[in-house]
Amino acid sequence: MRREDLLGAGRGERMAVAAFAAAFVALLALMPAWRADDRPAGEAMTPAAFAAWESDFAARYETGGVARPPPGDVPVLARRFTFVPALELRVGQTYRLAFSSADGVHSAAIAGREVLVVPGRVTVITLTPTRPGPLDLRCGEYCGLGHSRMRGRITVVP
Ligand SMILES: [Cu+2]
Repeated sequence: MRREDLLGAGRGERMAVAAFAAAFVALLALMPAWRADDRPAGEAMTPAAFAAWESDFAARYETGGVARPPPGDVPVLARRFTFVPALELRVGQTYRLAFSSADGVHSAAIAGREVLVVPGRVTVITLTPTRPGPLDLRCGEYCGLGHSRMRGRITVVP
């Protein structure tokens, strides 16, 4: 009797371990999907490093207060109550808008998508503009008295 109990417990334990292992493998298999979707959502970068990236970037691509970056990574700094730099993007080019915050929790809502934007983290929205004109970028996370005015300036040109 006692021996059977032990065997039963052992079987239960093995099943629990097997279930755990299966769940672990299933989660592991899903990881590439998460990464593909979110990457590099929440990738760590200090506020100082991000601010330095943004200002180097603006210095390189900005003329007349508007940055005209090539396709690829574009740092966009959110701070009360604006997004910098102002951008001019081209139709058909793919940009990875990399958002981070200088001063608290914001969000970036653009082209029907929205991501949380917080200090110390970089969250990317990949975007390929399809038509010329202004592209609406706004903060969707209440961040203070100027929140409702918090917009980015993005223009898409042919
Ligand atoms: Cu806000």
